[in-house]
Amino acid sequence: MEKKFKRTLVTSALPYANGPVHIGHLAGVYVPADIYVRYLRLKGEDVLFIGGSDEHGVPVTIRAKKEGCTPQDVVDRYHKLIKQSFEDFGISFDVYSRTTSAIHHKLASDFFRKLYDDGKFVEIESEQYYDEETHEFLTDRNIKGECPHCHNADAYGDQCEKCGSTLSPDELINPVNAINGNPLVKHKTSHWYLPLDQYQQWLEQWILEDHKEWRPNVYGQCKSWLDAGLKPRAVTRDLDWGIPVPVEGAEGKVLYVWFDAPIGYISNTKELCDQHPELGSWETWWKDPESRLIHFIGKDNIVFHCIVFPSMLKAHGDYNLPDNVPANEFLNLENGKISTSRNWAVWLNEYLVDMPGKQDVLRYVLTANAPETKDNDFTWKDYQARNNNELVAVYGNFVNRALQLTQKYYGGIVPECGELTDTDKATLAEFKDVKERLEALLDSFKFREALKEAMNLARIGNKYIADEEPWKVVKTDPERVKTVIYISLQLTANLAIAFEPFLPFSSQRLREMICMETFAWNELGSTELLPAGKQLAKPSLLFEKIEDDVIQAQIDKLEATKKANEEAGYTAAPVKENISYDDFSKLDIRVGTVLECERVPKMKKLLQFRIDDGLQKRTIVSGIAQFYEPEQLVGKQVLFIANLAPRQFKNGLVSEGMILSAEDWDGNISVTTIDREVKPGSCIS
Ligand code: B3M
Ligand code: ZN
Repeated sequence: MEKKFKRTLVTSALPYANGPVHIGHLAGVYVPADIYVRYLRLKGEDVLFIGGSDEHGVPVTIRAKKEGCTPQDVVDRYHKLIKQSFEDFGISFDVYSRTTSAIHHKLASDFFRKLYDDGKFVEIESEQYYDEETHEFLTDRNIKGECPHCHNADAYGDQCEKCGSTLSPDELINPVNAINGNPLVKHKTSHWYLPLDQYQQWLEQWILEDHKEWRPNVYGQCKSWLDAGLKPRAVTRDLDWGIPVPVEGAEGKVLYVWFDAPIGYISNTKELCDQHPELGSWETWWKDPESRLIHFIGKDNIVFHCIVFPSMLKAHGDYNLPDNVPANEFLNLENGKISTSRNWAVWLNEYLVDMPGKQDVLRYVLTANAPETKDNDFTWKDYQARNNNELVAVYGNFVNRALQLTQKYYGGIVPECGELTDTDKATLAEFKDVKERLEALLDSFKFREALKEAMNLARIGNKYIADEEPWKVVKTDPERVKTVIYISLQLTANLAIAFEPFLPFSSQRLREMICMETFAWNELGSTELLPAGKQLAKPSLLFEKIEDDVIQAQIDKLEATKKANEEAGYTAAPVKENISYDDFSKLDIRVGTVLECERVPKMKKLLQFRIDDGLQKRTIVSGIAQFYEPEQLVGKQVLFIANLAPRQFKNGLVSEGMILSAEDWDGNISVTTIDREVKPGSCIS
């Protein structure tokens, strides 16, 4: 049975305050969260929208070192910038605070202390990498080395950004200090761990049984974590930036950023409610079983929000657990991975300088193209096409026609509605149905489809006015035109409501043009939003066509970035350390003929090959599905490593070797083939 809730607490991931925010952030987390919150508010529901900056963690310290300033300087600068960007894009937080706030330090510290006092942690002594020159323990992010899976030379101690594997520093080949390149030695240190293994069973029930409705990508990731078996996770670090561990003898240790950051959601709620008693106590929002908690995040944060944070809340007791965690996949930019270090991004602050007043255009494009079920690509051409062909040609065009004709024929006064024809009735009926469809989609976090429905309303309106041709009929049957305009105006008012969650700036402007005072979701579908006799304001264009040169300027900007990267030497990965001939000869590289090639269900990056290796047939799995259609590769002769230990994938599939392919700096992949046909099994030397 569906649980009834009285209020909804919506959180969105706290961005690291170590750089500005870009379109990937907006598309992945903040726009969807804002759509949802605006929708609930419009429905008159009790909702709070919590945001804030994540100001601890190693990336901040890395940036500070690079820039020769303090971590506090870094977060002060970026917190301000990020907060401003969100405001500029209409992300309607009820609070946007920060994890360096005193309230947060106290709450996070108390949270840790309670778990500590209740014996919820285990203390484990371990050997950690230490830089003897700088006298510091290095956190996972501060360690770099070669990825054991894809051999990217610049993998971090917690993750390889190239192949996406989660790593621990011990798995890295040749780990060094990421900042100064110093070699590392192991020293003993002790830390507190949250024994996630003890929560395994409970999590299996809570997620795998009780939350089957979660998005497949979220559920699937949780399932593979749980299937792999949870291990204790350290919640403290040897670092001098963060919240001190509130335990005697723990000097020099701070709470792990992923321990304190989600508590930031609680602290920021507290900060808000303390300042606004009319909202109720923060504890009601977090602890009353009738309060619902929803986390909006990106896919790289799933484990922390679905497994770690819920376990912390459970360990603490009293707190509600998230009811849903609608995580998005990633957004790419012009076919490349968005990257802060390579400046491959559209930064929100820069966008607004280049495209003033076009917040809604970006919100529209990012939602229409939202990476809800798979990674998606943002291109400037698509941005232009969606603006010109959808916002301008459909929504804007309809509204403009309705309003201009009202001005022209009736001096801007809503005319009387006469008798309805069948077309009128059918058009209005279509509008009525949309409310339910929109609700079903928004309630299940399908914002992309919901936006399509809203756009569909505009299409219906556009078609209606185009078919009725009031500008022609006015000459023969002026009474009829009154009805057509009346209906068009009601549809216009409906559009202002339907689009408000998605395009709040445009809805606001439209409301001003039609002098619409009441404004509630429940009025959607109404045919009496603008009564006859009402005087409307002077209309202006809701959207404007974007010309080619404007788009070209953006494309040129990215081209310049590409060029700058190349000039900076970012054209190819650095050459690895020399190896002996013996090392090389251990590799058994051969030619194989591809007999079959197919996609692997549910693993969108993978292709599964059946290869004739001269001796037998073998299966090899390769992560190149985004670059090839399987049939393109059948019959090709490829190079593969024949003696690589078999590797099992999460779904049980075993890869017996590795097909060699080339990857350039931009991430384009090309399979290596040979110049002239040879027998399968031929050795490479
Ligand atoms: N700052 C990671 C990120 O921006 C992290 C999210 C914290 S949410 C509690 O991807
Ligand atoms: Zn890797």
